[in-house]
Amino acid sequence: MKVYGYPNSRSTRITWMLEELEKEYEFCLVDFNKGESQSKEYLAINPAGKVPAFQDDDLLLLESAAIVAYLGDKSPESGLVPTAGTAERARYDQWSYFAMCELEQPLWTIGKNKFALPEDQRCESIFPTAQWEFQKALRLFSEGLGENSYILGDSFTAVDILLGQTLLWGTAFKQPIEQENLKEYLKRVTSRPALARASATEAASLEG
Ligand SMILES: N[C@@H](CCC(=O)N[C@@H](CS)C(=O)NCC(=O)O)C(=O)O
Repeated sequence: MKVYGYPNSRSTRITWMLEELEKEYEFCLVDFNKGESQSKEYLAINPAGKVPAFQDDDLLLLESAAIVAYLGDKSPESGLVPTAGTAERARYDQWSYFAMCELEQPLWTIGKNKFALPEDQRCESIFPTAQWEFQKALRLFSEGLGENSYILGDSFTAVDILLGQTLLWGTAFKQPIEQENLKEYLKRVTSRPALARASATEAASLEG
């Protein structure tokens, strides 16, 4: 299996998941600083020029949440992604879409308008609205988590990777997280050894 990515980006969701599953994989650095995401070779893999992209034999997959779900479905014994058709899976999907559509989007609006978009496309006046939307999503997330350790209950699942990595981004983007249960959740989820291993593998790719 191959993961095309860049350290501390959405590709970390895939390397983290693979480390949770204790699977072997190759991390292929797509170096944004060298323009590699826009190279002819990489655009043939992902026409959007984004990471992650994921290769498993003949299957080429894009979209981080879909890749994480695929990996969990392939390893049902891990319990990291609940079985399709169950109430548990429906709740998994609900929070997965929440992570992608509600929690991540305002943060990414901030990121895009701070550094990712071409300079002449950036719009600073969007920041207050995006920050307000992110805070609203945090309130919903906090209510959904309640007193549970993880979003689906007592057990860690792959949707905690999507939510946890996005929260981590929130702190990197200096967005306040006021809710005590989310602060504890962030510590709990990001202290997992699998994330440390994934981050080390990604960081090593920049050195070599
Ligand atoms: N919805 C996609 C988003 C992928 C994405 O936007 N990746 C960012 C890095 S975290 C990227 O490659 N951005 C480069 C660009 O926008 O040109 C996913 O979840 O995989």
